[in-house]
Amino acid sequence: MVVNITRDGDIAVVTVDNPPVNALGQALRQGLWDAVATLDAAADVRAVVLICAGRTFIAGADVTEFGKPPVPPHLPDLVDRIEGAAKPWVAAIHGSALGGGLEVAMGCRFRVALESAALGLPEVGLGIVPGASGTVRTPRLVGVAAAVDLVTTGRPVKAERARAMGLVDAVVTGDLRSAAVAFARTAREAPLPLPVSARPVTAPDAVWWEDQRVAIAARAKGELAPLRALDCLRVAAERPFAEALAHERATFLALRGSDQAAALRHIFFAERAAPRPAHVTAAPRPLRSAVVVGGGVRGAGLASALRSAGLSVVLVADDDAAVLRGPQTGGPSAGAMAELIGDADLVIVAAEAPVATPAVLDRLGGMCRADAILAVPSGAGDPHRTAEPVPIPARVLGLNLFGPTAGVALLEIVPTPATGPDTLATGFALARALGRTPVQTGLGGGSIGHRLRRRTRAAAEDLIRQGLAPATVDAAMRAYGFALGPFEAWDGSDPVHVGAMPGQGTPGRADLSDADIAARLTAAMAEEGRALLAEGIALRSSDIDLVAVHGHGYPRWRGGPMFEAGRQVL
Ligand code: 3H9
Repeated sequence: MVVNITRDGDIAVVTVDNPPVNALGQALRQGLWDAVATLDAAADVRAVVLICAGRTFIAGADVTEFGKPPVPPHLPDLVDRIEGAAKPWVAAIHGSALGGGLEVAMGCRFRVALESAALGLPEVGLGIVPGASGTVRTPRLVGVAAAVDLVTTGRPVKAERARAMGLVDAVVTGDLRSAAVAFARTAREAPLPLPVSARPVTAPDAVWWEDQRVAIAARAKGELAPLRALDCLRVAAERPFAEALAHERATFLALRGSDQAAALRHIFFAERAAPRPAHVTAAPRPLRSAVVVGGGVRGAGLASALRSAGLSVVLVADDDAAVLRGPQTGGPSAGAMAELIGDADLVIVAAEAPVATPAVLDRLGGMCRADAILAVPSGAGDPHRTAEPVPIPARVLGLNLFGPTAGVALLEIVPTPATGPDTLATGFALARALGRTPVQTGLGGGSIGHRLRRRTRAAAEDLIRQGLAPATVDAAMRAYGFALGPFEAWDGSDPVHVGAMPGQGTPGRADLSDADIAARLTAAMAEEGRALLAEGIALRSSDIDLVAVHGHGYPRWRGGPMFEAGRQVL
């Protein structure tokens, strides 16, 4: 049963149990619909607590239903029904109340949240707007400015902030169920507040809306949903509730079928599938301590991310790591270094050449405990060759850290032919602990990231040879939605083969439009992607899209080169 009803005296407790994240699939919507009828009819029930089993409150609509026709009961109707119930409902929130989950909570008369809970309307991240009154009830609950922030950024807020803005009525600690039942009992002693749909809303003037539009358009860079969400919020602030609800629903349904929403769903599921690939079945090794060797700012960023993940971490500066190349004056002795390294479950070499030479890695490998894992950079070179001289090859893993700072999302995992299954599994566990999306590069050598970059760069240089200026190519790619153009993004690590000097494009080929330029370069990326798959270097085409989106600034709302190429074939 996805919905269970129990009693605590005159308070009914409705428990939702729909693993993994209590998404609002049809069975759950129906279960809640029926619960309202059952409890309305129960004369001795004075209030209802809505709580969830498992790791989270309702995390939203069931995204897997988005490709299919909507089946009743529809979510907006369910939210109305809960709001119109004869007894007041109290949402008891732990984990995340997201999207449709928060909309259901706003249909309740009260919201109580655990201190650790988060609440948000992340729909724009899926290319849609909230579709069950999120744009209409939120401004009535927290005011227009806070609603615009929540809905158009999609960023969740923690419980305490939610209380300060009026999104929840109380933040509690300890046992959520008893706290919510106690809250419901007390709330029944006082007159009930108005249902959210009946609360007044103060509409800002036209200038305010225009300022919002300009700011959001600048952030959105071609993404449709945030601006459409702003339109919905304006209608919600200026028009009656029912009219705004109808406008929101029409916008939601139109966007749900859009290319952007399909692309964003593709990335959503690719990101969730990436951390636990089917072929990685071994148990990961426990990771409690790590040494990060060198890497300057990148190494320091990685060390701090590992610390946040709960490991005890020692960072060895590049200068101190020089002792690995041979005796040095100053800095730690080789003996001290060996002791440090010998203590760690995980040794990550963040340094690149000249620190991370094969000889250095060999020495480092000799210092590692027999059961420790040594992660070496795949860099722009060949990680397999780099890893070969190390004494315990099964414990060596290539890790390609795309700008290893807290804000960067990708970790490329590059097993060598000798990497053991538990070492590989530990690489994925490490990515999960760091909150990064892992992508495995297969046994063929190289790296998805570097191959894509080199190919894009080569295709861009081709355009320069045909007479276009680098700035024109960069601007076209930014217009397409890329964070940076290929020449702006180039960090100097790959050879350049431009025939004409940058900026000296010969006139006559300026007939290529921005769209033509983007089509050429994204097609080149897709072609390289197909080659990577054929060579077994990339294991799944969605991995290539993840690398393009997270490593190369490919617009997320376009879904990546493989997704786009697939759509063209259809
Ligand atoms: C919406 O609500 C629209 C409404 O306004 C209007 C409707 C009319 N649906 O992330 P995890 C799966 S739009 C289906 O690893 P965590 C996920 O694929 C929705 N499945 O867990 C994975 O499956 P598997 C707005 C979903 O603990 C498993 O759950 N809501 C959904 O790291 C575990 O996921 C969102 O955008 C879903 N909505 O994080 C919330 N969500 O085990 C999106 C997850 O088979 N979800 N799955 O690989 C999240 O942000 C995180 O999942 C959450 C938990 C923070 C909840």
